[in-house]
Amino acid sequence: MGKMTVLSLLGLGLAFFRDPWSSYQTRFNVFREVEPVELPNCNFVKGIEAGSEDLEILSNGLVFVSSGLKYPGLKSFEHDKPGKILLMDLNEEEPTVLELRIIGSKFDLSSFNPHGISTFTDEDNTVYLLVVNHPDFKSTVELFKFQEEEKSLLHLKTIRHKLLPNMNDIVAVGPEHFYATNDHYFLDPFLKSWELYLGLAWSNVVYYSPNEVQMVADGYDFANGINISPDGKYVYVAELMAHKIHVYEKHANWTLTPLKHLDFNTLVDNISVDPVTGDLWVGCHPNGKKIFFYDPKNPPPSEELLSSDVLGTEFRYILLQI
Ligand SMILES: *[C@@H]1O[C@H](CO)[C@@H](O)[C@H](O)[C@H]1NC(C)=O
Ligand SMILES: *[C@@H]1O[C@H](CO)[C@@H](O)[C@H](O)[C@H]1NC(C)=O
Ligand SMILES: [Ca+2]
Ligand SMILES: [Ca+2]
Repeated sequence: MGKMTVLSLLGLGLAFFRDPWSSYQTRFNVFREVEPVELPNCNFVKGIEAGSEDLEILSNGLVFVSSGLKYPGLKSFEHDKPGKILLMDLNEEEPTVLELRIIGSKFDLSSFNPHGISTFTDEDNTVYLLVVNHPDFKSTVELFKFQEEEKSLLHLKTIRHKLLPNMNDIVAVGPEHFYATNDHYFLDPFLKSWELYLGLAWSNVVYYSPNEVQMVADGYDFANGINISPDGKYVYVAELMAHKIHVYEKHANWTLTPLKHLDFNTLVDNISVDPVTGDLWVGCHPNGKKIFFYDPKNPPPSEELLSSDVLGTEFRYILLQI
């Protein structure tokens, strides 16, 4: 890329954003400090030391965890090993994790770099696991069939599309049908970092199906976690750098209409939805600077939000843990 382009971009940024430095501080929430708290009902689960990027809980208590993400600008804990999908059973007294074997001749295990995940269970109870993958920092969705007896994932296909350049998370609405967030607009790593620094808010949400792909929402300052209400009527999108969760009404033609947004004082990431109450559980980063500028002596904190009555007027949230 030419230097002129860089300079024009920088100029553009400075012209549009009166004070990029102070907006950067707000967006990264750089001043938020949190004190560690005692977590009496929490147990450390061994075997996920390379990080758990996303998780998905099935109604029978089985849990899929994607682990070992390598993402530009973020600390990687196992940079010389491929990522993996782990399985846990919450029905066990002290759940342990087991790495799922991946089967399928066309799948390249050595470049597996799993990010957001989602599941879809069809009428005959087949469980499909959809995984955002970044082989060589590209973006694909890998479609697997879960084989519970064999504790394995059968690779069925790889999905790529030009509207899915920078996927972060997905929510499946069919075996090969999903909404995905793109967390950046640009593909080039250098332009990506400017996009993030300046807060261009050009990231988006795309609906994908084998016959139809369309962008359904955009203008996010880093679209991150995405999920759907238990009745399938509402879609939730976490906008990381704006500290917001957007609520959309989903239509039969898969388009989304914005209903409202919820504001928080933390960088919102992955969203889980309680299948019974519809409450949102949100994994968050109180201080974004500590995430993007990792310091082992002062590691980034994280926290969990529980938001209830998201659709109604009694919306409230509590910070569960720090
Ligand atoms: C949510 O995402 C963040 C980073 O994107 C990760 O650090 C965290 O472990 C994730 N949490 C879960 C429960 O998936
Ligand atoms: C999709 O459905 C909604 C609600 O019925 C409607 O308002 C919108 O115009 C439709 N969009 C397209 C592209 O068909
Ligand atoms: Ca997910
Ligand atoms: Ca995420």
